[in-house]
Amino acid sequence: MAWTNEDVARQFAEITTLLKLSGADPFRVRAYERATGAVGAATADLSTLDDAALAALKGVGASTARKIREYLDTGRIGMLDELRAAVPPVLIELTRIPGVGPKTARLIHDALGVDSLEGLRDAIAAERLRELPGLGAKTEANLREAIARIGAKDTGRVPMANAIAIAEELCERLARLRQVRRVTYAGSLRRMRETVGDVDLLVAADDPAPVHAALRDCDLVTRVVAAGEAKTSVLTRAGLQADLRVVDVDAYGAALVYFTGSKAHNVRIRERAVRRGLTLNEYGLFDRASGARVAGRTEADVYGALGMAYVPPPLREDTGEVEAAAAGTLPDVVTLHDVRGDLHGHSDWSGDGKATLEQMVAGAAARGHRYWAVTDHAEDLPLNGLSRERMLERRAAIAALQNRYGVRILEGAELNIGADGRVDYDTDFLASFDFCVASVHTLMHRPGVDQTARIVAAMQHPSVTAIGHLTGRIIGRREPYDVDLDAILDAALRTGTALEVNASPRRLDLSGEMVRRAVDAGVTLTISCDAHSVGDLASMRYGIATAQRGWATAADVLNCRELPALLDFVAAKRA
Ligand code: DGT
Ligand code: CA
Ligand code: CA
Ligand code: ZN
Repeated sequence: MAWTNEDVARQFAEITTLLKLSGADPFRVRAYERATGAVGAATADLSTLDDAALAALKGVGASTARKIREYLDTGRIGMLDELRAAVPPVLIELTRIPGVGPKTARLIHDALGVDSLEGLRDAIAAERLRELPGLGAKTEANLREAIARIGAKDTGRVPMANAIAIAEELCERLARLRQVRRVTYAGSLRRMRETVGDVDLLVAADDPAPVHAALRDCDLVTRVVAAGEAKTSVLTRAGLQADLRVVDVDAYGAALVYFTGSKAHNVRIRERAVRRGLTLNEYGLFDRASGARVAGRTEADVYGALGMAYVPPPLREDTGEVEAAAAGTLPDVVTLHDVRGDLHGHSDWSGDGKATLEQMVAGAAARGHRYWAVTDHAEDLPLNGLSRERMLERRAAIAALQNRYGVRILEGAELNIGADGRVDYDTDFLASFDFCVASVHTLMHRPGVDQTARIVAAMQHPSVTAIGHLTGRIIGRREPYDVDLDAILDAALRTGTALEVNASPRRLDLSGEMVRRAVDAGVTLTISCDAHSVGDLASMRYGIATAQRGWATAADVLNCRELPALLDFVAAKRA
């Protein structure tokens, strides 16, 4: 099915459901139900049809034809937006439970006052459903099970860190095929969101069939979910779904824009296309009057022809980037090329590091870093912390390596922020380090005010140059603890302390959203890998993507500065 058709069919299906939920006239409901089927069955691509041809589709009436036209022209259907606003979201949630139709959903909502899945769970536990007309103890039991299954599915999003390796492996396999000209992952993974629902693979090839076949037969694939001409969906060994689309090389850029998303970004740029007399879809950007393709081969061509600056994928979330790219005010966001060094990393001097100091330094040099801070854990950390004596031994080891790899080793430490904000060692000893990052490693469940207060207290210390992984979150495993970001940003400015964007894909802490607030406030950032192995040094790109999501430029990032400027920043706080 053409992608536009798929979009329209999905929207009509949603309209049908919402009409039912709002108790609309059955004839009207029926009209949209029929139109959904008609669009799904249509062989022609709707975006190529004129009004007469649309209305001539069997099952499409005058009113539904107008809605299709509206969608083709504006990228949205006003009626759907209104329905979405009018129908309580819980009704939609309820209809997602197998066995609950619109009628039952309304009954549960209206008669029992259930306004969330949680509420439904409670009502079931209190055996209140069986009192309702048409429902009974059996239905109650079925729903209890169905809800439990939904809960499991909701956590089906996987941390980006768990998806990227399999995505890259699949890309590599596909790239080996003779027919394949270009291959990449798109979707939320390319936007480097912290969790992803699935992997979207996009290939440009002269002949799609062998590419689809190769994915189906790939040994990383455990099950083929759907095999069509335009799209193959598979489950990978990791349990993650991967969708493959194969397009013509002339449409690759347009398809890449489309399948990178986000949906909200796509809607916004499609509106812009319409206003300029153009049509944007996954095949290209077309002149509406002549039908000629204006752009499609590269993403840069597509954005250029829309009169916009190129928008890096992590920014494509409809948070103002479209307007800014059109006005020429999109910031020149930081890239991997801007990075001069890494300010948080570990060696096997502290027990949790997996490589020797020399291996880590060689790894940093191989990445072209001018400096690398070895911030092994300080003494207050149980098990892995280094005593003052051990730190002095390490100092000698650093000196012995200092001129060997062409990368300046910064003698550093990762300090522990104590319950009251105090940090390890004493002030004089701390002043002898080149660079200290301080992080919370204990007492993570304290109330937000206390957590904020102890971090702010640590920021007052002259030798604490940066705060590491501010919220302590581990994506998909540990929730961020509660901090008052405004108060932290305030303190960062006042004390001249930088905030870290921890680039480990398990953390990404600050988050992109927090970065944006830090950048707006004028706070200096660091982007650091917190590497515990040589391989971890490659995580810088995830930190860069997270900083891009927050619209950070190289000027906002301490480790994009040359060594003297970095040392000036450290010294300025100590002075
Ligand atoms: P995910 O997989 O939930 O982490 O998020 P995405 O953004 O990867 O979403 P996905 O996999 O459903 O679709 C990939 C991209 O395809 C999405 O970012 C934009 C585009 N796309 C998907 N469905 C639609 C749609 O209904 N309308 C439009 N305009 N674009 C869509
Ligand atoms: Ca996706
Ligand atoms: Ca997908
Ligand atoms: Zn660390």
